[in-house]
Amino acid sequence: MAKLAFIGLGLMGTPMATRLLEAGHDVTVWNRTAAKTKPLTDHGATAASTPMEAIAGADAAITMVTNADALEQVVFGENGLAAALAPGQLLIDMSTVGPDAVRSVASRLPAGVAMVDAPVRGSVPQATTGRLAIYVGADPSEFQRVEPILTPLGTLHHVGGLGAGAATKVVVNSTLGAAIAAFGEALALGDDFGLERSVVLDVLSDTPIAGTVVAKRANVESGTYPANFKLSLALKDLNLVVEIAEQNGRRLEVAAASRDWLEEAAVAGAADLDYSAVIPTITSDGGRRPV
Ligand code: NA7
Repeated sequence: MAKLAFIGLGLMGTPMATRLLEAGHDVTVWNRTAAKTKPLTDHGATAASTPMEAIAGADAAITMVTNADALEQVVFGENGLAAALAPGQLLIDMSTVGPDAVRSVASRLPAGVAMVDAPVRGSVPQATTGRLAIYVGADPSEFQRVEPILTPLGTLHHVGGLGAGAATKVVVNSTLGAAIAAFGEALALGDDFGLERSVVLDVLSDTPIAGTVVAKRANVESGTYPANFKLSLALKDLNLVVEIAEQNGRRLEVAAASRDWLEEAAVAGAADLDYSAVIPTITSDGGRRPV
């Protein structure tokens, strides 16, 4: 079993670090908000007071933080991982930050420290039960090193070299934005036809967006959107998609439209709710243009 530093105990990091502990790894945790380490230390983890302290003597550090800025902070900020990472140690980033950020971090690590990107598909239920899809960007030898470490978290897909995991995750989340926006727009259309909501929800459960409809139906019907995957994070991901498309001179119209819906919902106060909270923004009167 490995000795691990786990950095970032948010909605996803907490169940992931818990599973690594339960699998028998020796886990030292650090989180910016220190109180969030308590559930982990209750499970047998050690709490460190800085990322630098957490990596001491470990085989690898796993980072699971909000975005590229947060990753930069925990790696290169004051008392960050880079200050203590030593040859032979490994940095595994599981956040969704995009391939450019991954390559930028990797290029500035101390000599002899390898980096692997391993972002995940799935939210809190999958993280809790070890059923995440993990997209790994790594050289073959690094993949062999991370495989036994990450297997308790889900199914690993070795999708290419450094940055390929991050790129794959951006591709995956472009569909997530499209599906939730399509769901909201289909409901709005059904409302305008005067169709029963429950009937529309039934029929949408047998369409190409069925997975999203089935997963988020309870939220729509109850009008409550507890976060499994925060809307602010979905917006961050769609912004990454749009930025990358712009860099490549590529027209990704559906991604841009779903980004706009998410942004409007965030401005309306839904940033910390589940990303499916974009639906009321789409279906409300605010989603109409004057006719
Ligand atoms: P959460 O629940 O929003 O958690 C984010 C984590 O990142 C949490 O531990 C934060 O610490 C930490 N964070 C955020 N900014 C910083 C900075 N500047 N420095 C250090 N730590 C920071 O997100 P999820 O767990 O749902 O998702 C994590 C990633 O997976 C994300 O990339 C998703 O898109 C996919 P805090 O507790 O706020 O002090």
